[in-house]
Amino acid sequence: MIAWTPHRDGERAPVDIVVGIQWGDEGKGRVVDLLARDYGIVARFGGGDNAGHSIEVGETKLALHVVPSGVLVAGTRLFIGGGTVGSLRGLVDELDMLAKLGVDVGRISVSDRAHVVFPYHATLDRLSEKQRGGAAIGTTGRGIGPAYTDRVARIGVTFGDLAKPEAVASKVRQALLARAPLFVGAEELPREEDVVSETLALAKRIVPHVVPGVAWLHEAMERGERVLAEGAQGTMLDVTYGTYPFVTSSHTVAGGACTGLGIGPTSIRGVLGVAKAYCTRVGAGPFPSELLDERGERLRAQGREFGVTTGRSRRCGWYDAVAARYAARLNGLDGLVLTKLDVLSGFERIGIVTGYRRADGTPCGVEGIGDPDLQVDVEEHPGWNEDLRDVRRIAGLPANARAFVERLAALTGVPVVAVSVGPERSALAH
Ligand code: 2SA
Ligand code: MG
Repeated sequence: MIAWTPHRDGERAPVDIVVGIQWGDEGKGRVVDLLARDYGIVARFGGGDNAGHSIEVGETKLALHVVPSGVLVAGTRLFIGGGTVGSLRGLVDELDMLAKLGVDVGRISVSDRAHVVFPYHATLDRLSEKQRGGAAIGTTGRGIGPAYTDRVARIGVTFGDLAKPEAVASKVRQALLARAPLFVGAEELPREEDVVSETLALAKRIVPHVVPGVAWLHEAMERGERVLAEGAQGTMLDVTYGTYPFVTSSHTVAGGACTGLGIGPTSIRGVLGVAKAYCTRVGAGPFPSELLDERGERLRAQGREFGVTTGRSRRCGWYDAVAARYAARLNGLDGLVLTKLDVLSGFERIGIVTGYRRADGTPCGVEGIGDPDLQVDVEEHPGWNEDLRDVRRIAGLPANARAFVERLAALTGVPVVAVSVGPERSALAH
């Protein structure tokens, strides 16, 4: 059970938001899957198939990239909002995979305002990473950055366009013309006819799912349906507030749910953050609490920390309370779900980063992230050896584990409303 008390009452505010407060992979998919039965709609508000949400239900293990995580909950409708970008191939493959599992994919709708990620965006993503050389971001290579770039440059193609073949043809022509200079060094230039014909072929499968997103969502809310907005990636990867430029290209913070779904702030009831009891990051960029020793290795092995989308191994470190406090502010968190506490079992001492310092010893906040000489203050806590898998109440955790959770909550400034203690859906203490 996950129960938390948001500031606002739900009567006129039908939307709750779930966001990751670290660098992604906090376990949002599982939290959304658990909460979904209380909502009519689960909605993705940003990102694209860079995301990798893994959920396990019984024997079924799913890796979702575009479709929201509530898809395995019967009856819940899934909405892919206007703030997202999506590859048509990726979406069709995911629909096929779900249909094969017996899931009713008629429940999945995509906003007409979402933008299409073309294969040439992925080519540009890889070229741009190559050009950056040593400063490469370590993107997922899915073309997310270039697709959002085209959206802002006003040369993107929306899902709403897909029903109009002439619009697709002329917009693709325009985009390729504008982007031609960027393909220097590409092995092959995308051919307009190929892009258009492939797009139109896939569009036949997608168009039945495309809806006028704003009307669709608001009419559902007016009928009394509640909406769970599912974030992708994490707060520290937000395009404005994250560890720029080592970020993704969308708004991953709770505020992104407003623009990404087309709703006003007054529609939002509560914001639930999700964090691991330690910290991981995949890709390049600053990571103050990173452990480059055998403790990091051990977290990776025990936590099975490998990317769901790319298979890359994730960098691991201690819980970073400085970044977490920053995230609590940015998202306006009402509660926190702490995941993977069980992974820490067996560590003799467990750290929490409580402060940052410049090379000369002066304390600093997140503005210091990126300083190559940044030092961190680590508070060490005694570990525990017990297996946590069967614990169902936070009060029933071994004393050291409970003290650790309480300290995390106090340092983050947000109540911990649930703690995951094992990979199964039910392995949750509250
Ligand atoms: P991009 O592809 O332009 O969004 O990459 C920019 C940065 O954002 C990071 N990023 C992610 N970080 C964690 N998890 C993500 N999803 C997958 C997963 C990642 C994977 O669930 O494991 O499989 O590798 C995700 N998506 C983007 C990325 O690493 C760059 O630092
Ligand atoms: Mg992930």
